[in-house]
Amino acid sequence: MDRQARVCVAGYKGLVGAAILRRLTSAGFTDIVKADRGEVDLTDQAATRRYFEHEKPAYVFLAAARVGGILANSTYPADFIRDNLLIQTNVIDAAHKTGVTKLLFLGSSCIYPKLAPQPLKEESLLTGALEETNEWYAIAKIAGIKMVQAYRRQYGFKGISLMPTNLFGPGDNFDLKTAHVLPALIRKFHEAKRDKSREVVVWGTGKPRREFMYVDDLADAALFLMERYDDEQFVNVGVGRDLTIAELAELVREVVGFDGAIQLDPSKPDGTPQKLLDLTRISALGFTPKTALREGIERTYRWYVERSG
Ligand code: GFB
Repeated sequence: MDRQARVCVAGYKGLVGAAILRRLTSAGFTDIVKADRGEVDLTDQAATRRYFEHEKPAYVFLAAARVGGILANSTYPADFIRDNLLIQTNVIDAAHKTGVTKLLFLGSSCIYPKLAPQPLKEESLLTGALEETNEWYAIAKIAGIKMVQAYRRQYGFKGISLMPTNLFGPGDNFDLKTAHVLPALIRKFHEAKRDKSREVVVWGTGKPRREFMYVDDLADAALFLMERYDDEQFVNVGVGRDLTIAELAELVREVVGFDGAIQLDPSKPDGTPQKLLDLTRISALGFTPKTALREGIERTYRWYVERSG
């Protein structure tokens, strides 16, 4: 990619979009156009088309999406399916119609069937029923993958899709009602330490297994794939290791330095029993993530403390 080419980051204020922006800047890109709610409403088809006609980006990182943790997904199913379908349909179509050279779409590991064999291979897509708490979001993301593939087949549009595992890092959402587990635990342990509480409540049985990737590593993978990969098959991106939620809670407790107890609340949903991605495909392309889980949590915690005081 020419470092002078115009690159659009859709959703640049979100966890992923902000990391992609940092990565592009450090890689020397000088003409970056940023699209978020302040610039254009990507759920509005006409506005999205006008934005693309006006800005004419050559490359698009489509990181704009409505995202959230297990509770947000099950509380707002309509918002999750509608907003994601609208945003991705409008952006992919506008990109094609305005001559974008290449687009990268971001999916999620929740697209795989709830009980698919682990680690999750790309070939497991659409082989079984989805996890109930987030099937609305997953259906939208699957539609996005298929749309990118269809536009390649019918129009020769150069779209690629990346399926990230659970992500975390600076810029994450720490609102306990909508957050994913990692930022939620950072906040809970931090506040428990500050308030000298005796315990922290962790949702579910603690048994589900999740894989976590530091968001700057995902941004590295996004640029890596944009520059070196051009195929219909989407690509998993993760770290290749998972741990239980109980183990994660223990790790966050140590990083934050809270010395009270961990109380599990099994009345809250567990979600998918395990989500560990198979990385054969991206490893063969030559990509390896850099950041160890503890180091990523330490960096995120430092960011959170600086921000929240
Ligand atoms: O990160 P999370 O909300 O989403 O939850 P998923 C992961 C696990 O952590 C679940 C448990 O078993 C939760 O019950 N957990 C424990 C907590 N304590 C907490 C807490 O305080 N907050 C939260 N949020 N969870 C999401 C999907 O699934 O993953 C999305 O809903 C998306 O669609 C995302 O795919 C990556 O990993 O279960």
